[in-house]
Amino acid sequence: MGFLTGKTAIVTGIASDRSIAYGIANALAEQGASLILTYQGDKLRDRVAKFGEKLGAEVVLPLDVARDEDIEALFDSVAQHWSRIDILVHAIGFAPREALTGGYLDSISREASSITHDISAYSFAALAKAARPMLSETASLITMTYLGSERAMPGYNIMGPAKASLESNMRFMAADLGPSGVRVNAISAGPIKTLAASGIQGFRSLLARAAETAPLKRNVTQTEIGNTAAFLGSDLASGITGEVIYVDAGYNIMGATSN
Ligand code: 0WD
Repeated sequence: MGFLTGKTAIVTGIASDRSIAYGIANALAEQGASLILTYQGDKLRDRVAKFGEKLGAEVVLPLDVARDEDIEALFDSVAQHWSRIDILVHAIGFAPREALTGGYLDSISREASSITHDISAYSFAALAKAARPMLSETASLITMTYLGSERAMPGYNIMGPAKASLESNMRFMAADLGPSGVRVNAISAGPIKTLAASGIQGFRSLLARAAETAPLKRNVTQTEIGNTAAFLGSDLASGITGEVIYVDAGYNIMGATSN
């Protein structure tokens, strides 16, 4: 029996077994949650279905957050089997590759800015809006963010403003849903080598520098993010809402470093 036994969780954003969402799904399952996984597009269906089997997921459903009809269909399908959702994990981010290459102003465009904010920030609120009628009285919504929201990080480019928007969304959602008992938080993860991260120019040296600078002198793992999500999803975190929780080996507290 884990501390999430009896809770039902929707986990979005699994693209591979390196995805942060995979680590989260694994940790939630270990603590006894029932899982509903989503995949983006037919290309990922079989792969995510395989992960679903391994993790004991109840069901695997399609979701492209760029499509309103997908969001609606997801919760229609979920409502056929479950009367309530306890945990919703948003682990989705996207920026066009060219927007993550080169300098900030050279790489930015109206279209890149719009799609990055749409997929990476707005979609969290869109999912919450659609999920709202099904959210349990102690539901917990969790999104994934990065320090690039508050500090200019080389190569992170338009994802920085999009993560700032996501964190602001998270706070407005927490204020809006709080009176009904629902909590909303963000996990700010240190860099982890995933498919999305490999699109960021210079990511490898970012990883090395992060490990050097962080108080714990290493990078974090999907398992550590997953365990934090399990805690935030559980009643153990019943007093926490509207927060950005750093799981980054302490990197964000550092000013200068000594070598
Ligand atoms: O260092 C890192 N990896 C960090 C990631 C540090 C801090 C935060 N994050 C965030 C990311 O920005 C993202 O919000 O964590 C979240 C998960 O990212 P990830 O695990 O690093 O990346 P990945 O394994 O690629 O999963 C992100 C997935 C997509 O993968 P690909 O690589 O195929 O774009 O987000 C999903 C998709 O599966 N996704 C979508 N899902 C539904 N609809 C959409 C969409 N339109 N677009 C992307």
